[in-house]
Amino acid sequence: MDYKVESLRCEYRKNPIGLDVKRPRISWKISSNYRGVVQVAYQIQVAVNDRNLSSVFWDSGKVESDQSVHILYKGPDLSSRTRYYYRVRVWCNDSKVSEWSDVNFWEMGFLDKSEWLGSWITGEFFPKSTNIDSCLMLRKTFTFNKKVRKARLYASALGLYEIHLNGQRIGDWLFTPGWTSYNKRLQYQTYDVTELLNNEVNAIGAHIGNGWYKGNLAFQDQRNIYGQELALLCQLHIIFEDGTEDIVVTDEHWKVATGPVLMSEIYHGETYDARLEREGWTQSDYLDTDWAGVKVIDHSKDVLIAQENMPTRVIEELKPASIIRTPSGETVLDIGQNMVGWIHFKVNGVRGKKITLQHAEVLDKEGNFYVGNLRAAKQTINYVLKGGGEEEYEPYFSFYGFRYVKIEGWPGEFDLNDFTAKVIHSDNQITGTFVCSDHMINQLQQNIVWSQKGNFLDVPTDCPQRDERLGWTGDAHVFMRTASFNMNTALFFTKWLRDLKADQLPNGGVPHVIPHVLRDEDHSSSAWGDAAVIGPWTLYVCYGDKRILEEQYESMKDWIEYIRNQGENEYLWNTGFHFGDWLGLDAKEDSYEGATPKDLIATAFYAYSTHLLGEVARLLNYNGDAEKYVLLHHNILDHFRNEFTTSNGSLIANTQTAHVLALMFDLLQIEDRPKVADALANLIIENNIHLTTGFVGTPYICHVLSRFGYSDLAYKLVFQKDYPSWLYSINKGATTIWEHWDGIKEDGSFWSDDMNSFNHYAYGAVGDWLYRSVAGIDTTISQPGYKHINISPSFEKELSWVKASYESMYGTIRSEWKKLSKGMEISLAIPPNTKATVILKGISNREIIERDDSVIIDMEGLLDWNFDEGNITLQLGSGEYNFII
Ligand code: RAM
Repeated sequence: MDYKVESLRCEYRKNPIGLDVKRPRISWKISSNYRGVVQVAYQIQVAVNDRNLSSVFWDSGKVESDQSVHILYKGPDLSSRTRYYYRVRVWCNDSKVSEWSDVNFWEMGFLDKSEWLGSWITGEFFPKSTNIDSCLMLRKTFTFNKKVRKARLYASALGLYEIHLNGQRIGDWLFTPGWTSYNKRLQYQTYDVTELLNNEVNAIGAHIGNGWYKGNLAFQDQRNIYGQELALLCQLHIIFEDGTEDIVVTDEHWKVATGPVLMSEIYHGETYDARLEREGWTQSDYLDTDWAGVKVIDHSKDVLIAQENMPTRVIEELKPASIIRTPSGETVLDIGQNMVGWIHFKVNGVRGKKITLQHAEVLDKEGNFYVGNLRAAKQTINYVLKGGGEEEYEPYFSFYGFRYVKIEGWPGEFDLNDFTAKVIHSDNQITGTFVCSDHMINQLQQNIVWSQKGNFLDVPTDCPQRDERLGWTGDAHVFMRTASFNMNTALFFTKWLRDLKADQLPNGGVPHVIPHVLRDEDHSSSAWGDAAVIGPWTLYVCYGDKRILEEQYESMKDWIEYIRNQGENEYLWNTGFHFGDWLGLDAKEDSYEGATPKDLIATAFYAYSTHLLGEVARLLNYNGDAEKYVLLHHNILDHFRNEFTTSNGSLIANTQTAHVLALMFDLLQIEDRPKVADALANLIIENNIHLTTGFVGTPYICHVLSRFGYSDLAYKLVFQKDYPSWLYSINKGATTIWEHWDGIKEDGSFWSDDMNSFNHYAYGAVGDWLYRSVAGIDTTISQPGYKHINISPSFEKELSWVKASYESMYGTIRSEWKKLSKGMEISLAIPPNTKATVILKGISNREIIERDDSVIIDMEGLLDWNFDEGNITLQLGSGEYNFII
């Protein structure tokens, strides 16, 4: 057997710098052409600042274990700003040892807040100046004349920052320091700037803007939510060849000015006067005599934490598809894809000429530019040319949700080549692919992915275009599983869940949006607040990450205790404010809240979250709690049944969502479930095989149907093309998921302006069903993170082939099936150090052979099999398999 250890990761990242995790975890993949590879032991070696590992700082020794993800570093305490090189080797089931892996590293940031020597600085004119909409530019020069061995810059801001050294922008990260619950947790970023320093006079310059910190935010048109003053904090450590060190920090010696960015707001766009540019302002020879002084402000450094998630970047560029002249005479660029980011443009014109670019998602019924659904968000660039040749521009601290861009004032002819659409989002690794024989389903999958891109900009937002763009908890947790197929979201959601915990109320209540920027009373709706429990649980299931459960345990428990304390009856939740089955189609006229009783929804989620909490307590060996929450769960179930089912076990609420929740969360007596599933099927059939569900019922409806034997009905629902259905929007030209089933109505008119996003991932949660049911890729909960894989595709008549893959922490899982003129072909990949249970429904043993004609019972990699009730169940070791049926 031959195998290799590769893709080393430390805290999910390849060679991260600036970590502040005191005990990082290491993961790796094993690659092999053999079947049935299982790791039986591993060894990790770590060295300090020594790429060759000639002197080992920590050696795990040979550890007998099949664990290859999240191995805790157990060596001596780590030191700040130090690099640790590491390598791994493994023994597999043939007892041979692999070669050592390539050497990787991680590097620590600050482990102690007292290491921050810099001060928070802002303009001395701030905030009294009338010019406070402008972004600030801060700069300083410094000198040295020794040879640099390495240099690291640590930076953060109150507001958003971009930083430059000697005329060059440092890194390509956008919207730093990211959005967290700033007053409790504020990230800093670490940059390797070794190559950017000159051997004598140097200049550092930072640009800062309002961002989430002090700009317009939330639909109550608030400003200055986190503070009044923009400020910068940075600290540059320069280590010389002779071992000495210089530290350059933000202090009272910096200078400040305003420049060309006269206004920059997340929602509203940017006003940029190129005539006010200060050319060369981040270079050492720039003359800053007219710049003002800075003042040091008092702001906590105790809240600083290292960057926790993957940074936001420009991830792809699109060329606009066309330029349109609308019936009302507007000139509009069509990107061809609803997206999030901005337009980079090149322009040539006279000094002082003003250009306006306004961004929108859709055209109206007549084909005119439409901004009604943006509410107060302006999404507008006002650019004033400096003249004298070609100039280029893209915004700094604002982003737009758009497919169309209306352009006014453009000098001369339009050339599509002058415009590039830049797509920005958190740089989460793409991990999933799903394609099949139906092009509309493929478009649906694409739309889901585009809504994920558009709404994964540092926090999971509901929408990216109107004056909202907030981390709605309900939307985030229903979409999490889908999102985690499409991309690796472990760090993204870990950061966000930490903010959830930070913003949780003292009584355990959970704000509707995280970070919490709404009113004090905006918290704790059922199904939304449950993100506190379902969120960490989902990460545990997808990544086998137990640490997130440990970290969030108190937060989970506080949420359950919050619910328990509501109302008179601790086993029911029938009080308080709830969104209900938001946007359910069975809502009364003029209401957003579906017909399913809110106390039923609330108690259903209460039961489910309590069940999960009991599971988590058991996993973490909190035995007292485990018992307590198992008991609480039983009591809630009893009360749910008393309150919401009839004496013969049917549900009293005749809505699809009520049935979906009761089945999804196992709330009914086992013997009553088939009957209730049948009742759900009937409700759907009576409704002409269409759904009436909203945000709460929709994510689960297909799972429930598939699980209870109505896979054919689930397929039919998903394949519906008329309203209401997933494919209806595709027929209407959607390239992202809509907030409403009928964002654009049959007659081309819009749902009301007040809430009509065309980029809202919540209903995209059906993606999870495509992966888990149609392609059939899932993890076993008892061996989460795909350590044990379940593959159980469902073959229905609507599709002739499916190809899906998922890049797990162990490697690539693949499930592909294809109907042949006679029979079927199935190909699977199971990564090394995992096993899989494969269930092929409706297939008997005599029908299946391996592609090379061998009978499967002799097949290498087959661990066990079972032929039963027309299904084949195979237990497989790792490897690639190709079956013909
Ligand atoms: C809307 C949001 C979000 C939803 C809430 C209840 O404003 O867009 O999607 O969760 O309402």
